[in-house]
Amino acid sequence: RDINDMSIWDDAKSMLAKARADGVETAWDRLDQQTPHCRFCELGTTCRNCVMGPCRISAKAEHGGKLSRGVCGADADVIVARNFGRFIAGGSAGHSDHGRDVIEALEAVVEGRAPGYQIRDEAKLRRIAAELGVATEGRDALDVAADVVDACYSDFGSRRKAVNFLSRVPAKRRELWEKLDITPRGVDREIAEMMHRTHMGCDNDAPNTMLHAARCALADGWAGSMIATELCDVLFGTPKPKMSTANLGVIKKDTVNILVHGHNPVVSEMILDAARDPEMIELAKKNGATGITVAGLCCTGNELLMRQGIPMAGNHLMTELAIVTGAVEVVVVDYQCIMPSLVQVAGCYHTRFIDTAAKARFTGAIHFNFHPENAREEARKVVRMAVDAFVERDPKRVEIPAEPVSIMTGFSNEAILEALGGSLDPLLDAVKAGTVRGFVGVVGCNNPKIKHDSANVGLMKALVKKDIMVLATGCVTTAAGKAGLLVPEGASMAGPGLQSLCGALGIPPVLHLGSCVDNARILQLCALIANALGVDISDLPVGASSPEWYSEKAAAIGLYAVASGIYTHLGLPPNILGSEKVTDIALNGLEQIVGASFVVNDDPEKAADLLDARIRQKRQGLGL
Ligand code: BF8
Ligand code: SF4
Repeated sequence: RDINDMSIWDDAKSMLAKARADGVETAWDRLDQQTPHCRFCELGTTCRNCVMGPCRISAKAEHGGKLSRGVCGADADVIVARNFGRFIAGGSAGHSDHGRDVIEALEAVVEGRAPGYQIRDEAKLRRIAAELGVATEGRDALDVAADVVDACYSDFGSRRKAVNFLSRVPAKRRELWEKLDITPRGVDREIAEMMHRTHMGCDNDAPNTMLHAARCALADGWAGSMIATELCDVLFGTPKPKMSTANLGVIKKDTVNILVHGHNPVVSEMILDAARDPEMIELAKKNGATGITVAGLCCTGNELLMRQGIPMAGNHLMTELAIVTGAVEVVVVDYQCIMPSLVQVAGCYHTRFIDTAAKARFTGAIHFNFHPENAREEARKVVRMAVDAFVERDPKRVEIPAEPVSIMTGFSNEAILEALGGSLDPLLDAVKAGTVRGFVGVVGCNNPKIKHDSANVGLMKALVKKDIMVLATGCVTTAAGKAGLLVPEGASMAGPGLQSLCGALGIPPVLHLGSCVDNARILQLCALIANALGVDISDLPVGASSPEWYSEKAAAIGLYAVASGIYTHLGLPPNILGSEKVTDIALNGLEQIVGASFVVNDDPEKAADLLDARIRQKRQGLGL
């Protein structure tokens, strides 16, 4: 494959060329080896749920119509819906188990077992406590936190009533979910029920399975992810606008370089803390470096970027390429979206690959068993290892392909409200006046099937030109940053209305709201706007998109967005096309049921037109 067809970025292309020269295999190489993919799997019509099978469905003439049912009698609709349901359960589990780990960290703080951690935003703790029905008056922060911990844990188990943060959902939406019987109860309950329903001989009605998939995703969005976001703000501080930098140029030739990769800041915050210790910096200088750089990859990078302003080295498809610079001493990971290939790539250089979670081990990695009790000490060992590795760096193999670009970050909902002077009104007025026509959350990943960041950037540019403000999270963030869309000057790429609003407020046309669990911030913002206008979320001039998504988690996000009433574009379809019924529910039927549906289109310009048309229709509905 021609390197020019693989990514839109010069830093990526330089490193792809270096990877070839250094004999390093990348995700693009492996995609070529895997193509063509198994057609049955692509269509979603394989089932491995029991050992009467595995079965595959093809009603095509060449099979004499004989492969239309599995051994148990399940047809394509049932099999596709079951596979999709399990896919959603996987994604919901990822976000939500991350959320649970944050509760455990806060619990350890409450019990005095977590020396590295503290409550950094007590005001937010008290606000959340009030929402959860926890008494705050005259109580010590740790007492309040203890009850918040209990309330959050209670969202995970076998509860029969709705998850706590449903209090944030507009009343109309709650009533709809009640009527459809998809009100999310315990996070673990919905995930377990999804696994149960998809066992052989349970839920054999595709639409019914799809509805539970929606419920499972809602438990992710309004509980698992939301808890992760809110409690991380309590532990590490609620993000405020700040400047930082992005691209591979943030990896410095003369510093010890540590890349944090994964999702949960419970680990990466401690790494950053240790790397900022003057004693460590002194050791780095003794080894010939000028200091220590901690740079981010993927979502844990987004977490530290939002709160601490660390630079971003890259997104999902840049993770291998960052190591190819030859200037990375340590990659330290927690979990999710970490390509196991990174162990091999690290092995081609002097880079130490360190895993930290008992639930996410990598063969060939150096393991540090992080938990709240020992995280501070373990983090110091990791940083020490990076400092020691610096002397092994081979300067002849180092190539840093770019100068970093500036980005603005830190737009939590609290920060957005503060920028607006404490009330949503100025924003609502801008929407009413048509200065900003609407909002689209552009979120998610990279996928080597799509030219790296071409769709992410193409869509964002097309949207802002139409005076649609973009809210970015996850791996889209770095793409937006590299494209110049995360600085106030980026407003020059926007339409006249959005340009004037950005100018007045000194903000970029694309606001960075955080990591993928932070899509919960977008849910909450939509709910706040809907409540302020006295309408449902599905009435708002908003949309969502994941142009280059790849993961189970991204599918769960898409489904909770749709089930919350947000029209959602995907750049490529999930593996459901083998069932007309399931495909039709996703693309059309959901509109009738939950007031929003998916739309799939691989052309970012067309996707922008579709989102624009939706926003126009919703504006008309609101009489704007
Ligand atoms: O949770 S955007 S590639 S890193 S799945 Fe993964 Fe996708 Fe990146 Fe964050 Ni989200
Ligand atoms: Fe085949 Fe049915 Fe078993 Fe699936 S559950 S593998 S379709 S027999």
